[in-house]
Formats: sequence, C-alpha cells, structure tokens
Amino acid sequence: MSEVVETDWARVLVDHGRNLLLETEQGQRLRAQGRRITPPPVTGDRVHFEDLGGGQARILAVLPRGPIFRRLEGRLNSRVAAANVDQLLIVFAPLPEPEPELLDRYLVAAHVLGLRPVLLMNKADLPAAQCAQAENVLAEYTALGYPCLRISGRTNVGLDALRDHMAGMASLLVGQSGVGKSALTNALVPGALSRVGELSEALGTGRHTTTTTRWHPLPGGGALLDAPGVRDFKLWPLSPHELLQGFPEFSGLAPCRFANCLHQYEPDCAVRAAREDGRIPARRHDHYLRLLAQMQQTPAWRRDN
Ligand SMILES: Nc1nc2c(ncn2[C@@H]2O[C@H](COP(=O)(O)OP(=O)(O)OP(=O)(O)O)[C@@H](O)[C@H]2O)c(=O)[nH]1
Ligand SMILES: [Mg+2]
Ligand SMILES: [Zn+2]
Repeated sequence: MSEVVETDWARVLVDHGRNLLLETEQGQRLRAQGRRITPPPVTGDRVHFEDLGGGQARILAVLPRGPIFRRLEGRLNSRVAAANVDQLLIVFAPLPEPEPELLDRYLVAAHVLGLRPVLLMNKADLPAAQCAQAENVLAEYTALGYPCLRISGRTNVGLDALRDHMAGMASLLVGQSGVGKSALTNALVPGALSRVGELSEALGTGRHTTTTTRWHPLPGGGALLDAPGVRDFKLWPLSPHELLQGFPEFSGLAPCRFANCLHQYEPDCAVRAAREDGRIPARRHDHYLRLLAQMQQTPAWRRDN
C-alpha cells in the first residue's frame, strides 16, 4: 500500500521548462520534474503530488485548470504561459514609449481567454512633460470603458486602488520589457525580491532577471504573477467572432445591414459610419482591420468559418 495522500495539492510557483518549484497548502517548498505529465504543468497550476522527502516531490496529475494565459509559439500554435489566472494587468509607462497596438492585442487576448483586463500606466512619478504620450494612451482606453489606473511602483502612487482591484484575484502582469513589472511586484508583495532570489537558488539557475512567470501568493488571498517582458505579443489564430470580442466598442451601435458584417467593405456598416464621425477611434478600427486580414490568411481561420 502506498502512503500517498492524493487529496494533497501544491501550487506551481515557477516552471523552468521541466524543473518546477511547488508550494504546498502548508507553505512547504518542493522541487519536482514536469516530465511525462500531460498537460505539462505551468506556473499557477495546481498539482497532485507525492512527497519524496529531501525537498523533492513527484507530480501525479495536474488538477483541472481555470482560465489560462497563452501566447503564440511559432506561426500557428500557442503555448499556455500561466494557469488559473483571473485578471490581466496590462502595464505600460511613459518609458519605454507606449505601443497602443501591443495593448490592443493584450486586450483581445484577455477578452478571448475570459480574463478581466486592467490597464496600468506605471511610472506616473516621472515629470508631466515626459508623461504626455502615456496620458493620451490612458485617456483613449478610459474612454473605451476599461478600468485604467495611474500608478508608480517607485513612489507607491495609486497602489491602494490597485490593491482593491487585486483583492482575492490571481493577477498576471504583462507588458513591454522595462515598464516596471518586477519593481511593481516588489512594491506590492512583501519579500517578493528575496523570494525570487530564493526560487532561482532553489532551482540552481542563479538567475535573478525575469525570464519565467512567477506566482507570488498575496497575504490576504489571491496572487500576483510577474511575467517576462516582451518585445512583441502576437495573437494566435482567432475567428472573426473572437477577434471582435476584443473590440467591444464595435457592438452596441446601430446594427449593420448584414448581421455577420466584419466591418471591412460591407455596405451600410455601422462601425465604419461610427469611425467616420469619430465615435470610434480610427486607430482602433485600422488595427482591427489589419488583425482581421492576418487571421484571414491563416488555415485556422478558414476552419473556424
Ligand atoms: N521612474 C520610475 N521608474 C521605474 C518604476 N518602476 C520601475 N522603474 C525602472 O524601470 C526599469 C525597469 O524595471 P523592471 O521592474 O525591471 O521592469 P520589467 O517590466 O520587470 O522588465 P522585464 O522583466 O524585462 O519585463 C528599472 O530601471 C526600474 O528602476 C517607477 O514606478 N518609476
Ligand atoms: Mg521583470
Ligand atoms: Zn459592420
């Protein structure tokens, strides 16, 4: 008879490829290998495990997942980057220069994956003259109805409001490299920095930069996940229906002549009419059209339709 208590589960705090660091419900840290487990466990997963002693564990199974975050790998495939995420904290800053199209794509992903999006303009401590462009970006998304906060991980501006948004939720920080996600994590999670060092040491990599997504449990419940920054975030193949979920301002207008209108060249299109008279930002419609054209070129798009 095995002594395994299969009702025990542990959280994957970080996955370095196949090397995982787990935290049990009692707060014990264990190392494990993710080999031969399907699906491969990722940061945020809950796993059944067997304690092998000496700080080692064997993973028996991955528990059913809640919402996930994924990213494109190669041209058509996507990879799960984190599991059991509730909320996407999409970070931008005056520096590096904000890229609204990157923010648009994160928003599409959030809608399609069922994650609540919140936009964070970080580094609000910088002089107003440097913040003008970021303020415009903030105003555009605020007008679209998204929750948007002006914060600073350095001076703690806006962090109480952000904590209210994070309470009890698993929130994943995403955004360009250098917008301040890790500094923000350290400002929000007591001891996160030392814990990051500890994780790297435990896994023997000696790395201290953000190269993998890490799960930081929050004292009052929930978690903050610090993800590696990106130069670009590409969407995996989506159907037009999915893509349109990322542009909620296109619905709620008068109906287009055709119920399945894709707001490209169709006659009597309410979205193009709204764009013409400025009710919809031309930048957003242009970006939608480009994403739609990309999706229409992929085999998956044809299959979905
Ligand atoms: N002025 C100001 N600078 C900040 C703030 N937060 C971070 N920085 C600076 O921005 C730079 C990048 O910060 P990180 O926290 O490493 O950025 P990151 O988003 O984690 O970057 P990646 O891990 O590469 O994705 C550092 O030089 C920080 O000192 C802030 O609130 N205000
Ligand atoms: Mg970082
Ligand atoms: Zn239309």
